[in-house]
Amino acid sequence: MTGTYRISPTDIAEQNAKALPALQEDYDALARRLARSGNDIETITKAVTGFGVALPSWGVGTGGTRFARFPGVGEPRNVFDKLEDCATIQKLTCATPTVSLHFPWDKNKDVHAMKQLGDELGLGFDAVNSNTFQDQANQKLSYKFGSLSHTDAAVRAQAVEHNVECIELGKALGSKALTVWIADGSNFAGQQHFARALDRYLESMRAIYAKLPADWLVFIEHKLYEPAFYSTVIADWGTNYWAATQLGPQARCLVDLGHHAPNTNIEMIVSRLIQFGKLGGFHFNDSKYGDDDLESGSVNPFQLFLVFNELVDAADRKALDVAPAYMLDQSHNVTDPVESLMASAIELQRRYAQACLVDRARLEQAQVENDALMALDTLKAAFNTDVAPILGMARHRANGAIDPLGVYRWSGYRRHKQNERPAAAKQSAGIV
Ligand code: RM4
Ligand code: MN
Ligand code: MN
Repeated sequence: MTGTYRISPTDIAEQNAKALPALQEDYDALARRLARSGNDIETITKAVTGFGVALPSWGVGTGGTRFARFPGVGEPRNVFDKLEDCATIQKLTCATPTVSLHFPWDKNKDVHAMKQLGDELGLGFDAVNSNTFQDQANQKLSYKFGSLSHTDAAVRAQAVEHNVECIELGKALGSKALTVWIADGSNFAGQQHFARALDRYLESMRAIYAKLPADWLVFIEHKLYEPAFYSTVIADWGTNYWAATQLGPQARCLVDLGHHAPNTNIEMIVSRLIQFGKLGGFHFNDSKYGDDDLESGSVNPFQLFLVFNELVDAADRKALDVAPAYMLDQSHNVTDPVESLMASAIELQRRYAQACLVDRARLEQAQVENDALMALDTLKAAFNTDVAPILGMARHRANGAIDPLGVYRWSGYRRHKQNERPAAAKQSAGIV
């Protein structure tokens, strides 16, 4: 069963009372500064308050690499514990109102109990994720050589069926989207016929698409390599866009920031997908070398800002027909996952707030006049603005913590969970 310790609203209010005078001072000073450049701080604060990113259920457990996993203390043992941790993150940050579940990792016989706990904790359910990149105990056929694009029709059918089951689970939870990431690909030149594999993938996806409720979307996630090292079936945004287009209006492209070659211009991919009406959502994380799944904005905060710059620009131009789904997809190997996820959600809010500050008229003028330096300066002026007081005030007004990390550590939450959740004996490598 789940543990009982929860950080109380009184705890948060008491800690906030100590931090409020300094925050108010900083907020007022920033308000005056922004007013000088024609920005109303309240408009930005309101925008930040409306911003939410989904937590990955798989992110609250300690991650690992293929070499080792070093379990943290008080780790969640099941989906109910995971929801408790997610609710703690939401309570403190007020930036993560939903959770994205991953099946069968989060599979529990009593899906209604999951929904009930979500309701009790005030958590909604974002896209459900299918998993055909691992074999489960008692699974009939293996995904060793692929799933939705497998050469064997029976394996493809099994993978389709799993995705359909995910839709059913999602329906019971109130989700409105399915995210499909496949590990299908090849390790050696010649191993796989590129075109035939993609054809088989599309055929499988058509079967899944046919089962989507009318108000659902399916998000296709591309990734250039890993675990397949020579080729992957949905390697890049071009293939992703093509597949989503073939499937129809309910299929959209999902951009996982870590799924591109180093130095790829991801913000331009975002712009293209918006222009082509196919942007579905994001898996936010950061990386230095590959699919590192590091904390959002921890390696390249400017890139994250530039992604939000495209999103805010598109929203201003009313170029988005559907709001993209914002989700975190991270693996926390050496930190407390609750702390990492709080920091990441706040980091997204920060870059979003800064993107709202971009002087779009000035930027457009610089672009028209080919004034490259002024264009960059316009972006940098926003990026270099310390919006922390806006974020703190938005949290305070929503009854969250002005200093989420401070309150979290002060509460001893992890210590409480250590007692409530005795460590499981099993130690495994890998992401969960
Ligand atoms: C993959 C991909 C998927 C995620 C798994 C755990 O690399 O990013 O979105 O579900 O990892
Ligand atoms: Mn992902
Ligand atoms: Mn990934």
